[in-house]
Amino acid sequence: DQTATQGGDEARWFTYDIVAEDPGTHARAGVLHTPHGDVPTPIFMPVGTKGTVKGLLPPTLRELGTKILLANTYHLSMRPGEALVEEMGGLHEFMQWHGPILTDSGGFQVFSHGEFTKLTDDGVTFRAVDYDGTYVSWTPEDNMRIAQSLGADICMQLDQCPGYPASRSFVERAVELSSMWAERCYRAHDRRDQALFGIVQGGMHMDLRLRSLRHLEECGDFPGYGIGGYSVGEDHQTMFETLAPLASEYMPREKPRYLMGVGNPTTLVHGVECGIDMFDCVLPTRTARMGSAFSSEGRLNLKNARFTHDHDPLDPGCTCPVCTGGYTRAYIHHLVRQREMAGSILLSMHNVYYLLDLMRRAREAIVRGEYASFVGEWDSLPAARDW
Ligand code: PRF
Ligand code: ZN
Repeated sequence: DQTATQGGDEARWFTYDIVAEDPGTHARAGVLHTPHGDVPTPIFMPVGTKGTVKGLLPPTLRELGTKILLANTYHLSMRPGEALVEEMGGLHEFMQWHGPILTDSGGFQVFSHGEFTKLTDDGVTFRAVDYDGTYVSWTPEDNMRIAQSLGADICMQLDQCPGYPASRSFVERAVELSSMWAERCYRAHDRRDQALFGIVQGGMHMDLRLRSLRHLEECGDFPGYGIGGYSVGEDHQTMFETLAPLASEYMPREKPRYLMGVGNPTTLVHGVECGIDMFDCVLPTRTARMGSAFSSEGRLNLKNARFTHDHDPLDPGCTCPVCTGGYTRAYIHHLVRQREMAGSILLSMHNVYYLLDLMRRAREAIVRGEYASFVGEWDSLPAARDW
């Protein structure tokens, strides 16, 4: 049951195989083939925005079972600059991660952090307030040139992600711009060993989502699709009202589907249920640095005094190197209270593993044809209500 994408008679760098489809849900298990290795799906992708997953070096990421990392075109173009990364042999070589990498376009960062000043058909101008405050202008072609210099296995089109709530006309305009930019990114992208994904926008409006998807399908044969514009302030139910039909009924079966910037465990479990294949989020590493751990009991704040004398691992059911390595909640509580780096590192390891393992177990359930009961079991956990 194989479907190749991105045709052409030369070696196919990027293909996606569906391995199993769950009979009771829309979930599927697959394999993404990339120039730097295979990625089993569904998959969680840890985020290394600036060319490092905060607190976790590549050997540790490998040990945790990471199959693909995310990095960010906007951040890396600001510092150290794509020319330097290219001069140093590309992003894989520069950061010494030799597995697959996906770079997000930075469109999202521009709209969420940037003080953006101008938005035209031709691109976006913004002030890089995270850095030196200089004005940066990008056309879709500029964005593709940067992504190609960085050399990730997958790159994303430049898009506009509206917040929530937003007026329908604002979202409609974002869909128009994103469609136009998709076409220009598609034409400008010519690196054969890199896949370019389009991004579906459209906010919480079903017709705009479908319009966005149709534009992308008309524009060319994208080897995969991002789904942007969710997890921007709406609640779980509002999100799934349009996400579930979009993913399960309208998006092409044979292409990977990537729900962008979503990392809470419950959304992952339900996303997979409607046919999402890929996820990324800073949540596991960010909450770790704030002193919190994912667990089957829900979110644990290790700063809490109730852990002072606790002999248990972070999550007794967890098989990560931290939980099986003898580190107690009492010890991690101490490290977090003292603001020791080891506290953030141990929690980051556990949290990243937690999401990787959740998707690994989801995949096994899909292959067994039992994903519906996997979802049922998850929803009955105390953790399901916490996220
Ligand atoms: N677009 C891009 N990156 C993103 C998003 C988006 O809409 C989101 C929204 N959750 C996260 N990251 N390019
Ligand atoms: Zn653990």
